[in-house]
Amino acid sequence: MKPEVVVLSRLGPPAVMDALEEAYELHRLWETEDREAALDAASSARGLVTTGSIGADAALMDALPALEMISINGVGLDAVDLQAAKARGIAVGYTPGVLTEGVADMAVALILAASRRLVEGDRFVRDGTWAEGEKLALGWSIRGKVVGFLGFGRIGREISRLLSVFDVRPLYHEPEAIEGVTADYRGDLVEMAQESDVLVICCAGGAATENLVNAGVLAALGSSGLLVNIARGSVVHEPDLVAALQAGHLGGAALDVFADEPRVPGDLYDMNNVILTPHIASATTETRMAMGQLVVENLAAYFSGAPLKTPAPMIGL
Ligand code: 8YV
Repeated sequence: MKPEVVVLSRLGPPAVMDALEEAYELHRLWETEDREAALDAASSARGLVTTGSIGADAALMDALPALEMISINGVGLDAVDLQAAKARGIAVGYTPGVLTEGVADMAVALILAASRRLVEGDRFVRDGTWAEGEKLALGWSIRGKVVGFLGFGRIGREISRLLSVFDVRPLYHEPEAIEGVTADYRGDLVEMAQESDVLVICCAGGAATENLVNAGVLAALGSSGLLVNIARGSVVHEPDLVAALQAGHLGGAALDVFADEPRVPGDLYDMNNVILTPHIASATTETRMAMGQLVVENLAAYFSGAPLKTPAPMIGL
């Protein structure tokens, strides 16, 4: 008999769902209206597939008494209660490495889109303003600018590498300086924001980074500064962000992630200096295929008694 696996959200390319379907008896939770009844029906499920953004809390694990393995389609671990998983002896796999490039590409796209007013320009053409003889305001060039990275792991470093062709000067903020990294370290986030033209958030979410980007950081980034977030909405204090944009204390923002997805602060909708995208930094066919493959491989490893290909780090728990 195939092991039962709960899947919380449809995973990207059909081939990934097909591979899951072939190997497991799936409980497709996103298809059901009555989540509680669906979880009751999944009481013998041994596997759970979730995403980086949905995660899995202790209550969900409690609702699945036979759960032995969680396979996350994502690199972020902040939404998964690893402590609860560890206490229950539940194995956890995730998908590091394979989305680095896709997410980094998106960060660069957002920087260029914001600095060159691409989204605003598109609206300008479509709503007839251009045809009326108006001129779109000038954009600005990323070339030679200072880009501060909040978080300088795999993704931050890849964004920095891509931006090197624009001769940007990278700075980074982390709790500790990283050995062997050529970008300049700044131990003080406000200081780094002050020096930066663009602040890119690419750190992990969770308690350690919650609301790190607050009014002080945004004011330091300044009235011509750009905030880019492809990491987690929780890193930004959203009311402070809205206030900074309304007051003109911040130049603009390009945001792919939000504190309470899919809800986005309504005040941002009318701001032309803000780009809003629906958490799609890893959403290319290529990247989601690679992520989905790892999700499937981690499950297969677990159910064949082999070590997970990419186990979530459980250090310090
Ligand atoms: C996606 C992510 O939201 O990797 C992560 O942590 O947030 C993203 O890649 C998602 O997990 C894809 O299903």
